[in-house]
Amino acid sequence: MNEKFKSGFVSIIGRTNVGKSTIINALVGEKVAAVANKTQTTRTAIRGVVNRENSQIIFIDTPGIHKPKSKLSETMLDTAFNFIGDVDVVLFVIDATSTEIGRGDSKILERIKEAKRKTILIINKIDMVEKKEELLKLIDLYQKQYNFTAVIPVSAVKRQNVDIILEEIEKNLKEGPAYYDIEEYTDQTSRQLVEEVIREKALKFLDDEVPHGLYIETEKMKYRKTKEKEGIYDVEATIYCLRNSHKGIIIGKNGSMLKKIGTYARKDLENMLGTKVNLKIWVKVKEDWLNNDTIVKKFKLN
Ligand SMILES: Nc1nc2c(ncn2[C@@H]2O[C@H](COP(=O)(O)OP(=O)(O)OP(=O)(O)O)[C@@H](O)[C@H]2O)c(=O)[nH]1
Ligand SMILES: [Mg+2]
Repeated sequence: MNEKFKSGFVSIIGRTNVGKSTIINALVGEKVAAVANKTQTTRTAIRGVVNRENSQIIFIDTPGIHKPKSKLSETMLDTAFNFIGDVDVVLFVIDATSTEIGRGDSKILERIKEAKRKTILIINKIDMVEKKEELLKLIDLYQKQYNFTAVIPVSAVKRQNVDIILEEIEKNLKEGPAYYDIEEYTDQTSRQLVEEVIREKALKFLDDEVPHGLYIETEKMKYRKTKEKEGIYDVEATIYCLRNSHKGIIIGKNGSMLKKIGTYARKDLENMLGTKVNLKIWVKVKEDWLNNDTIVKKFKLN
């Protein structure tokens, strides 16, 4: 007899920069979320879907837990904490190189204890740990805090143990239907994908202060056939930044920085969309948008 089909929602929670978005991308096998070696990369909840023979798992990547400094940050924290409660399984991601439970992780643990959901502890970045005993000590520390459904040490960049996460989740899901079409791997619109990709490149090439003050808006996205009958997307997007000096940095000498961001973003988008992309990016200043309710609303739970 066939096994019954299972499905469920699984959130990925953790401090900023522990590798949550790298994990969702590795699990889904496609880039759904921006990854950067900077804090507060993810700003909204992003869904990624994994279809297996007998199950469908819907992952929700969330903004990292950090100390809030603006209305945008407060909104990000609300989003993250909300997904500790209302899901079937929580993946709590911690950094393998940590040696104690810091403030951010304690706060998350508190919420996990309140929510009493099935929670899997994921210890990421094990490629950075030299001594196995250190890892065992860390596991012990956390296991004293909560009765985790499982503890899985992984390396998301090396894709080590990623399949074990899927198997462990599947074991803990209940019978249920496929909520998403099996061709879909994310619920982000293609406009949101454009924004996420451009922001990822900006985070990659720009220094700390500038990219945190950016948001991207896709102004136009149109598919057409060229004279040679090839498909192409015409995409226009605007990068909003906080100050005129930032605008200068983003554009760069003779436009070189903007060109670099655009070229890398275009290549990613062409891979993701499977067609050619003609990408134009503008840069505009919008002061203090981080505390502007109308703009921050865009990042609220949907
Ligand atoms: N060495 C190592 N680095 C990793 C691993 N997983 C992720 N990283 C790196 O850690 C950094 C942060 O990764 P992200 O996936 O953006 O982290 P995040 O938790 O989503 O961060 P926020 O969105 O800011 O909360 C990036 O530079 C990743 O390449 C891993 O297994 N090993
Ligand atoms: Mg992230």
